[in-house]
Amino acid sequence: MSDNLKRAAAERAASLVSDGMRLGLGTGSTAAHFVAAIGERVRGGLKVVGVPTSEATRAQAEREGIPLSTLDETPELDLTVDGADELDDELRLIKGGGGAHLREKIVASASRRMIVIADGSKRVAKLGRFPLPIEVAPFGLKVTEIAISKLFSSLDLSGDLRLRQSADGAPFITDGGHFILDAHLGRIEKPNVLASTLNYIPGVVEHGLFLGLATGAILATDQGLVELG
Ligand code: ABF
Repeated sequence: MSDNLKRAAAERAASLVSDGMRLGLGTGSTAAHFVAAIGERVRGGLKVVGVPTSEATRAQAEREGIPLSTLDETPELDLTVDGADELDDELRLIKGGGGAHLREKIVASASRRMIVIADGSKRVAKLGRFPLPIEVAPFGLKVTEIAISKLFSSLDLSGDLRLRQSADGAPFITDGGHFILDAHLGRIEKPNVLASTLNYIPGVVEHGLFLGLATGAILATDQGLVELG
């Protein structure tokens, strides 16, 4: 059922795409439906170019026959369509459950519009139930962890920081060659303060709070599509 909802949101987003658009292609199971829908339209004659947000999405888009570019060749995009792990009514997001949020954020920031596609269960009153992914440099991991924990204390946030692991028990490695610390905070009262202060910690490469980036959302629920923004 949830997969049908994801597909419904993705197909609605794909219907907003027109000839000539430069697209950011998101990552995750919902974005994969969008990439598939765009692939089908490309094979039917749609002319677009896509910038993938992960190696997994690049591989899928290549299989689909979507013409691809890079941000260096195409630094301004018309529309990015991507999934999310949580979103609130102000279109603030937590992303990075799939470990791709560094590229996802760079691509979203290069786009005039970013539309989030998700099933309705991702909508929350307050961000933070989903653990916040923080991508960090492997070098000096302990020092970065201590600095993040101190920051949390100073902001009255409590919760574990856990190094993300792959299925084989080794640290999960992102496309950029970094580790991910997942911060189990429960709720984030002031996402703006947390987002800006995290960015000051040396060793933090990028965190999964996306603030002021999404311009719209398409949420699929059992009652139908809900569009925000
Ligand atoms: C990407 O995929 C991520 O930023 C987010 O972590 C995840 C959402 O995945 P799914 O669509 O599979 O729930 O968008």
